[in-house]
Amino acid sequence: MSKERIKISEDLYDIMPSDYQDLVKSATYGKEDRGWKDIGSSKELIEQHSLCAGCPESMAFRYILASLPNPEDTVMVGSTGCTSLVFPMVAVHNIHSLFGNQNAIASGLKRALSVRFPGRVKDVVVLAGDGATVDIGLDMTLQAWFRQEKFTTICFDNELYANTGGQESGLMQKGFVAKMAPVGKLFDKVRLPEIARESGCHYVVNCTVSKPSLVEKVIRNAVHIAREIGPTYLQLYTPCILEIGKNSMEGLQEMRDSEKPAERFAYKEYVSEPAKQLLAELAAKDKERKAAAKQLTGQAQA
Ligand SMILES: Cc1ncc(C[n+]2csc(CCOP(=O)(O)OP(=O)(O)O)c2C)c(N)n1
Ligand code: SF4
Ligand SMILES: [Mg+2]
Repeated sequence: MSKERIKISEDLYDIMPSDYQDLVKSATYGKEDRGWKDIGSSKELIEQHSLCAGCPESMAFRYILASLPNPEDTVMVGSTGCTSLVFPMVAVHNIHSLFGNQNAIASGLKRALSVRFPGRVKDVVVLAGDGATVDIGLDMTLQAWFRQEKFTTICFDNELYANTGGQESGLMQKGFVAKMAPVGKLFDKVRLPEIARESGCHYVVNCTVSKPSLVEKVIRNAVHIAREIGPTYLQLYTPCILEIGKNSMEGLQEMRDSEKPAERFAYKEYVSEPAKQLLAELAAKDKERKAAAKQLTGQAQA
Protein backbone atom coordinates (compact mmCIF):
# COMPACT_ATOMS: atom_id res chain seq x y z
CA MET A 1 0.00 0.00 0.00
CA SER A 2 2.71 2.49 -0.89
CA LYS A 3 1.63 5.92 -2.10
CA GLU A 4 2.51 4.80 -5.61
CA ARG A 5 -0.08 2.03 -5.42
CA ILE A 6 -2.88 4.16 -4.03
CA LYS A 7 -2.29 7.08 -6.42
CA ILE A 8 -5.50 8.28 -8.07
CA SER A 9 -5.81 8.46 -11.84
CA GLU A 10 -6.06 12.12 -12.88
CA ASP A 11 -9.32 11.51 -14.77
CA LEU A 12 -10.99 10.05 -11.69
CA TYR A 13 -9.57 12.42 -9.10
CA ASP A 14 -12.62 14.63 -8.68
CA ILE A 15 -15.04 11.74 -8.18
CA MET A 16 -12.97 10.01 -5.49
CA PRO A 17 -14.19 10.53 -1.90
CA SER A 18 -12.38 13.39 -0.15
CA ASP A 19 -11.16 10.98 2.53
CA TYR A 20 -9.33 8.97 -0.12
CA GLN A 21 -7.90 12.12 -1.69
CA ASP A 22 -6.58 13.16 1.74
CA LEU A 23 -5.04 9.72 2.25
CA VAL A 24 -3.04 10.06 -0.95
CA LYS A 25 -2.08 13.67 -0.21
CA SER A 26 -1.09 13.52 3.43
CA ALA A 27 -0.87 10.03 4.92
CA THR A 28 2.50 9.15 6.44
CA TYR A 29 3.22 6.15 4.19
CA GLY A 30 6.92 5.96 3.42
CA LYS A 31 7.95 8.38 6.18
CA GLU A 32 10.74 6.78 8.18
CA ASP A 33 10.18 8.78 11.34
CA ARG A 34 6.42 8.39 11.49
CA GLY A 35 4.96 8.17 14.97
CA TRP A 36 2.16 9.22 17.29
CA LYS A 37 3.12 12.89 16.98
CA ASP A 38 1.85 12.80 13.39
CA ILE A 39 -1.65 12.26 14.76
CA GLY A 40 -3.63 15.43 14.12
CA SER A 41 -1.26 16.90 11.53
CA SER A 42 -1.37 14.20 8.86
CA LYS A 43 -4.05 11.95 7.45
CA GLU A 44 -4.40 9.13 9.97
CA LEU A 45 -4.72 5.50 8.95
CA ILE A 46 -7.89 5.32 11.01
CA GLU A 47 -10.12 8.26 11.76
CA GLN A 48 -13.46 6.67 12.48
CA HIS A 49 -14.45 3.63 14.45
CA SER A 50 -17.56 1.90 15.64
CA LEU A 51 -16.42 1.20 19.22
CA CYS A 52 -18.15 2.65 22.28
CA ALA A 53 -17.37 6.35 22.83
CA GLY A 54 -14.13 6.64 24.80
CA CYS A 55 -13.16 2.96 24.44
CA PRO A 56 -9.39 2.73 25.06
CA GLU A 57 -9.15 0.25 22.18
CA SER A 58 -9.78 3.18 19.84
CA MET A 59 -6.82 5.15 21.30
CA ALA A 60 -4.67 2.06 21.09
CA PHE A 61 -5.56 1.58 17.42
CA ARG A 62 -4.59 5.15 16.58
CA TYR A 63 -1.23 4.94 18.35
CA ILE A 64 -0.39 1.55 16.83
CA LEU A 65 -1.28 2.56 13.28
CA ALA A 66 0.66 5.80 13.62
CA SER A 67 3.73 3.87 14.85
CA LEU A 68 3.98 0.93 12.43
CA PRO A 69 7.42 1.29 10.83
CA ASN A 70 6.24 0.08 7.43
CA PRO A 71 2.45 0.41 7.07
CA GLU A 72 2.53 0.33 3.27
CA ASP A 73 4.01 -3.18 3.44
CA THR A 74 2.29 -4.45 6.57
CA VAL A 75 -0.62 -6.86 6.73
CA MET A 76 -2.60 -7.00 9.95
CA VAL A 77 -4.53 -10.08 11.00
CA GLY A 78 -7.54 -9.54 13.25
CA SER A 79 -9.97 -11.83 15.01
CA THR A 80 -13.59 -11.70 16.10
CA GLY A 81 -14.33 -9.30 18.94
CA CYS A 82 -14.57 -5.55 19.45
CA THR A 83 -11.29 -5.06 17.55
CA SER A 84 -12.79 -6.61 14.43
CA LEU A 85 -15.36 -3.82 14.22
CA VAL A 86 -12.53 -1.37 13.54
CA PHE A 87 -10.59 -3.13 10.78
CA PRO A 88 -12.97 -2.21 7.92
CA MET A 89 -11.99 1.43 8.58
CA VAL A 90 -8.22 0.86 8.74
CA ALA A 91 -6.05 2.00 5.79
CA VAL A 92 -3.57 -0.88 6.16
CA HIS A 93 -4.09 -4.25 4.45
CA ASN A 94 -5.86 -6.55 6.88
CA ILE A 95 -7.43 -9.97 7.08
CA HIS A 96 -10.24 -11.08 9.36
CA SER A 97 -9.69 -14.60 10.66
CA LEU A 98 -12.08 -16.98 12.33
CA PHE A 99 -12.09 -16.43 16.10
CA GLY A 100 -8.90 -17.87 17.59
CA ASN A 101 -7.19 -18.75 14.29
CA GLN A 102 -5.28 -15.49 13.94
CA ASN A 103 -1.78 -16.79 14.67
CA ALA A 104 -2.21 -19.76 12.34
CA ILE A 105 -3.38 -17.45 9.53
CA ALA A 106 -0.51 -15.04 10.22
CA SER A 107 2.04 -17.90 10.09
CA GLY A 108 0.92 -18.97 6.61
CA LEU A 109 0.63 -15.38 5.44
CA LYS A 110 4.13 -14.41 6.58
CA ARG A 111 5.62 -17.46 4.87
CA ALA A 112 3.65 -16.85 1.67
CA LEU A 113 4.71 -13.19 1.58
CA SER A 114 8.39 -14.09 1.90
CA VAL A 115 8.07 -16.50 -1.03
CA ARG A 116 6.03 -14.09 -3.16
CA PHE A 117 8.15 -11.00 -2.38
CA PRO A 118 11.63 -12.37 -1.60
CA GLY A 119 13.49 -9.06 -1.79
CA ARG A 120 10.97 -6.97 0.08
CA VAL A 121 10.25 -6.32 3.76
CA LYS A 122 6.68 -7.42 4.54
CA ASP A 123 5.58 -7.19 8.16
CA VAL A 124 2.71 -9.17 9.63
CA VAL A 125 1.02 -8.02 12.83
CA VAL A 126 -1.73 -9.91 14.65
CA LEU A 127 -4.13 -7.82 16.72
CA ALA A 128 -6.76 -9.70 18.70
CA GLY A 129 -8.62 -9.64 22.00
CA ASP A 130 -7.75 -11.66 25.10
CA GLY A 131 -10.50 -14.21 24.44
CA ALA A 132 -9.08 -14.87 20.97
CA THR A 133 -5.47 -14.92 22.16
CA VAL A 134 -5.52 -16.82 25.42
CA ASP A 135 -8.69 -18.91 25.38
CA ILE A 136 -10.03 -20.12 22.06
CA GLY A 137 -6.81 -19.30 20.15
CA LEU A 138 -4.24 -20.34 22.77
CA ASP A 139 -3.05 -23.40 20.86
CA MET A 140 -2.53 -21.40 17.65
CA THR A 141 -0.85 -18.59 19.62
CA LEU A 142 1.61 -20.92 21.33
CA GLN A 143 2.37 -23.07 18.30
CA ALA A 144 3.32 -19.97 16.29
CA TRP A 145 5.74 -18.97 19.06
CA PHE A 146 7.19 -22.50 19.36
CA ARG A 147 7.81 -22.50 15.59
CA GLN A 148 9.55 -19.10 15.84
CA GLU A 149 7.22 -17.50 13.29
CA LYS A 150 8.46 -14.03 12.44
CA PHE A 151 5.51 -11.79 13.27
CA THR A 152 4.19 -9.70 16.15
CA THR A 153 1.19 -10.71 18.25
CA ILE A 154 -0.65 -7.88 19.97
CA CYS A 155 -3.34 -8.73 22.51
CA PHE A 156 -5.82 -6.03 23.45
CA ASP A 157 -6.37 -7.25 26.97
CA ASN A 158 -9.67 -5.97 28.35
CA GLU A 159 -9.87 -8.94 30.69
CA LEU A 160 -13.14 -10.38 29.34
CA TYR A 161 -15.18 -11.13 26.24
CA ALA A 162 -16.49 -7.64 25.62
CA ASN A 163 -18.12 -8.10 22.25
CA THR A 164 -20.47 -10.82 23.46
CA GLY A 165 -21.55 -9.02 26.61
CA GLY A 166 -18.94 -9.83 29.27
CA GLN A 167 -17.99 -13.50 29.69
CA GLU A 168 -14.99 -14.66 31.70
CA SER A 169 -11.63 -14.87 29.95
CA GLY A 170 -8.35 -16.45 30.98
CA LEU A 171 -6.91 -12.95 31.37
CA MET A 172 -9.71 -11.78 33.69
CA GLN A 173 -8.60 -10.99 37.25
CA LYS A 174 -9.42 -13.44 40.01
CA GLY A 175 -12.69 -12.56 41.74
CA PHE A 176 -13.95 -10.23 39.00
CA VAL A 177 -17.71 -10.32 38.40
CA ALA A 178 -18.94 -9.52 34.90
CA LYS A 179 -22.43 -9.32 33.41
CA MET A 180 -22.21 -12.82 31.96
CA ALA A 181 -19.91 -14.21 34.68
CA PRO A 182 -21.93 -13.55 37.83
CA VAL A 183 -20.14 -16.00 40.14
CA GLY A 184 -16.80 -14.21 39.95
CA LYS A 185 -13.60 -15.58 38.47
CA LEU A 186 -12.28 -18.46 40.53
CA PHE A 187 -8.75 -18.58 39.09
CA ASP A 188 -5.80 -16.23 38.69
CA LYS A 189 -5.17 -14.19 35.56
CA VAL A 190 -3.16 -16.38 33.16
CA ARG A 191 0.48 -15.23 33.11
CA LEU A 192 0.64 -14.93 29.34
CA PRO A 193 3.71 -12.62 29.20
CA GLU A 194 5.68 -15.22 31.15
CA ILE A 195 4.33 -18.01 28.95
CA ALA A 196 5.29 -15.99 25.85
CA ARG A 197 8.84 -15.69 27.10
CA GLU A 198 9.04 -19.41 27.88
CA SER A 199 7.54 -20.22 24.48
CA GLY A 200 10.29 -18.47 22.55
CA CYS A 201 9.18 -14.84 22.08
CA HIS A 202 12.15 -12.51 21.74
CA TYR A 203 10.40 -9.38 22.94
CA VAL A 204 7.53 -9.33 25.40
CA VAL A 205 5.89 -6.25 26.91
CA ASN A 206 2.98 -5.95 29.31
CA CYS A 207 1.69 -2.38 29.68
CA THR A 208 -1.28 -0.06 29.26
CA VAL A 209 -1.87 2.32 26.35
CA SER A 210 -1.99 5.43 28.53
CA LYS A 211 1.27 6.84 27.06
CA PRO A 212 1.43 7.18 23.28
CA SER A 213 5.24 7.51 23.24
CA LEU A 214 5.56 4.19 25.06
CA VAL A 215 3.15 2.48 22.68
CA GLU A 216 5.16 3.86 19.75
CA LYS A 217 8.42 2.53 21.18
CA VAL A 218 7.15 -0.97 21.93
CA ILE A 219 5.39 -1.32 18.56
CA ARG A 220 8.51 -0.32 16.65
CA ASN A 221 10.71 -2.63 18.69
CA ALA A 222 8.29 -5.54 18.38
CA VAL A 223 7.92 -5.20 14.60
CA HIS A 224 11.66 -4.81 13.96
CA ILE A 225 12.56 -7.76 16.18
CA ALA A 226 9.87 -9.97 14.62
CA ARG A 227 11.11 -9.02 11.16
CA GLU A 228 14.72 -9.97 11.83
CA ILE A 229 14.73 -12.51 14.67
CA GLY A 230 11.49 -14.20 15.72
CA PRO A 231 8.12 -13.87 17.43
CA THR A 232 7.25 -10.91 19.64
CA TYR A 233 4.29 -10.37 21.97
CA LEU A 234 2.64 -7.22 23.35
CA GLN A 235 -0.10 -7.41 25.95
CA LEU A 236 -1.79 -4.01 26.09
CA TYR A 237 -4.41 -3.14 28.67
CA THR A 238 -7.38 -1.57 26.90
CA PRO A 239 -10.09 -1.64 29.60
CA CYS A 240 -13.68 -2.24 28.53
CA ILE A 241 -15.19 0.86 30.11
CA LEU A 242 -18.68 -0.41 29.37
CA GLU A 243 -18.16 -3.57 31.38
CA ILE A 244 -16.33 -2.02 34.34
CA GLY A 245 -18.91 0.74 34.59
CA LYS A 246 -16.76 3.76 33.75
CA ASN A 247 -17.80 6.68 31.60
CA SER A 248 -16.03 7.70 28.42
CA MET A 249 -13.69 10.10 30.27
CA GLU A 250 -12.50 7.55 32.82
CA GLY A 251 -10.64 4.98 30.70
CA LEU A 252 -7.34 6.88 30.91
CA GLN A 253 -7.44 7.05 34.71
CA GLU A 254 -8.31 3.34 34.87
CA MET A 255 -5.14 2.59 32.88
CA ARG A 256 -3.02 4.93 35.02
CA ASP A 257 -4.27 3.22 38.18
CA SER A 258 -3.51 -0.23 36.77
CA GLU A 259 0.06 0.57 35.75
CA LYS A 260 1.26 1.62 39.22
CA PRO A 261 4.08 -0.49 40.68
CA ALA A 262 2.80 -3.89 41.86
CA GLU A 263 -0.45 -3.49 39.89
CA ARG A 264 -1.17 -6.03 37.16
CA PHE A 265 -0.19 -3.69 34.29
CA ALA A 266 2.98 -2.26 35.80
CA TYR A 267 5.42 -2.04 32.86
CA LYS A 268 7.10 -5.38 32.30
CA GLU A 269 9.55 -6.08 29.47
CA TYR A 270 11.64 -9.04 28.34
CA VAL A 271 14.20 -8.75 25.53
CA SER A 272 16.23 -11.78 24.38
CA GLU A 273 20.00 -11.40 23.86
CA PRO A 274 19.85 -11.39 20.02
CA ALA A 275 17.00 -8.87 20.20
CA LYS A 276 19.03 -6.60 22.49
CA GLN A 277 21.85 -6.63 19.98
CA LEU A 278 19.47 -5.79 17.13
CA LEU A 279 17.93 -2.88 19.05
CA ALA A 280 21.41 -1.49 19.79
CA GLU A 281 22.34 -1.70 16.08
CA LEU A 282 19.09 -0.03 15.03
CA ALA A 283 19.60 2.76 17.58
CA ALA A 284 23.15 3.38 16.30
CA LYS A 285 21.95 3.49 12.66
CA ASP A 286 19.13 5.84 13.60
CA LYS A 287 21.54 8.18 15.35
CA GLU A 288 23.82 8.21 12.30
CA ARG A 289 20.91 8.87 9.95
CA LYS A 290 19.60 11.75 12.07
CA ALA A 291 23.08 13.29 12.39
CA ALA A 292 23.54 13.11 8.59
CA ALA A 293 20.12 14.73 8.05
CA LYS A 294 21.00 17.50 10.51
CA GLN A 295 24.28 18.13 8.72
CA LEU A 296 22.49 18.37 5.37
CA THR A 297 19.97 20.86 6.78
CA GLY A 298 22.84 22.90 8.23
CA GLN A 299 24.59 22.96 4.85
CA ALA A 300 21.40 23.96 3.06
CA GLN A 301 20.86 26.87 5.47
CA ALA A 302 24.49 28.10 5.22
C1 LIG B 1 -15.54 -19.61 16.51
C2 LIG B 1 -16.30 -18.59 17.29
N1 LIG B 1 -16.56 -18.81 18.59
C3 LIG B 1 -17.23 -17.88 19.31
C4 LIG B 1 -17.64 -16.72 18.73
C5 LIG B 1 -18.43 -15.70 19.53
N2 LIG B 1 -17.62 -14.57 19.90
C6 LIG B 1 -17.58 -13.44 19.17
S1 LIG B 1 -16.66 -12.22 19.85
C7 LIG B 1 -16.31 -13.20 21.19
C8 LIG B 1 -15.51 -12.69 22.33
C9 LIG B 1 -14.34 -11.87 21.97
O1 LIG B 1 -13.57 -11.60 23.11
P1 LIG B 1 -12.13 -11.01 23.01
O2 LIG B 1 -11.29 -11.83 22.10
O3 LIG B 1 -11.60 -10.82 24.38
O4 LIG B 1 -12.35 -9.61 22.29
P2 LIG B 1 -13.12 -8.30 22.87
O5 LIG B 1 -14.47 -8.33 22.28
O6 LIG B 1 -13.07 -8.36 24.34
O7 LIG B 1 -12.29 -7.14 22.33
C10 LIG B 1 -16.92 -14.47 21.07
C11 LIG B 1 -16.84 -15.56 22.05
C12 LIG B 1 -17.36 -16.52 17.36
N3 LIG B 1 -17.70 -15.40 16.72
N4 LIG B 1 -16.69 -17.47 16.67
S1 SF4 C 1 -17.83 -3.14 24.62
FE1 SF4 C 1 -16.03 -2.50 25.82
S2 SF4 C 1 -14.22 -3.11 24.58
FE2 SF4 C 1 -16.05 -3.18 23.25
S3 SF4 C 1 -16.10 -1.16 22.26
FE3 SF4 C 1 -17.38 -1.01 24.11
S4 SF4 C 1 -16.00 -0.26 25.74
FE4 SF4 C 1 -14.72 -1.00 24.04
MG1 LIG D 1 -11.51 -9.11 25.52
